Amino acid sequence: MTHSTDVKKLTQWMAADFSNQPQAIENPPFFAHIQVCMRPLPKGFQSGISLYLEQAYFYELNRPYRVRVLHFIQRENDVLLENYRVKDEENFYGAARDRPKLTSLTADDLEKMPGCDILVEWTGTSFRGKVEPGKKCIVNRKGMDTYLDNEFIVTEDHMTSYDRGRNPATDKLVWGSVAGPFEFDKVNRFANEVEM
Ligand code: CYC
Repeated sequence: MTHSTDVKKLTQWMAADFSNQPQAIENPPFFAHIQVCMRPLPKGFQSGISLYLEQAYFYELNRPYRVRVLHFIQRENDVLLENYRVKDEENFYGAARDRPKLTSLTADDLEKMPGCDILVEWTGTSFRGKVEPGKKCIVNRKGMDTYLDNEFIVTEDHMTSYDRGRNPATDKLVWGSVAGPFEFDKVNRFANEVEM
């Protein structure tokens, strides 16, 4: 990645409301119908560009089960994506689709998730993200520690996402899709809200 505009292109492509509805209709036992909405935070929120993320079942969009802030940092050969939890996240539920509600969010509300930085590279036709190596991004599921094994691909119109949790000792799959990646299309776009 050589152009300083790439972090802008990446965030413009990711700033959208994504749905996997076709996949959920085709393969209901394996894929729940979910939406992932990533909304640009105002310029100056953190250095560079940040997106507020809500991940929810389609039937309860205003009660997301994962809320994060993604902070994008342009580096010489790639983009570093820091992953943050939001304290008292219930206060912000719904803000991904209600931008005025996002203005009360500040950097003090964030808690960085150690080991969960993601490295994003330009492949020539898409962006590909993967968690930093070393099994350091620990996700506790039902009392058991797992490490994140993920990959996502973003193009202008589509996002493919493959998040799984594995047992640190055996590498066995503990959570995540056994039927392949989630395939998301855009149902709304917020590219014009990305400022840098
Ligand atoms: C976990 N997903 C995670 C974690 C990271 C990412 C860092 C571990 C720490 C955390 O809970 O935040 C990161 N995954 C990403 C990023 C993208 C991605 C940056 C690109 C937007 O796909 N996560 C998604 C998918 C969806 C998903 C759209 C379906 C595959 O963004 C699922 N990710 C998912 C789940 C967890 C997770 C269910 C575990 C959360 C938990 O059980 O606490």
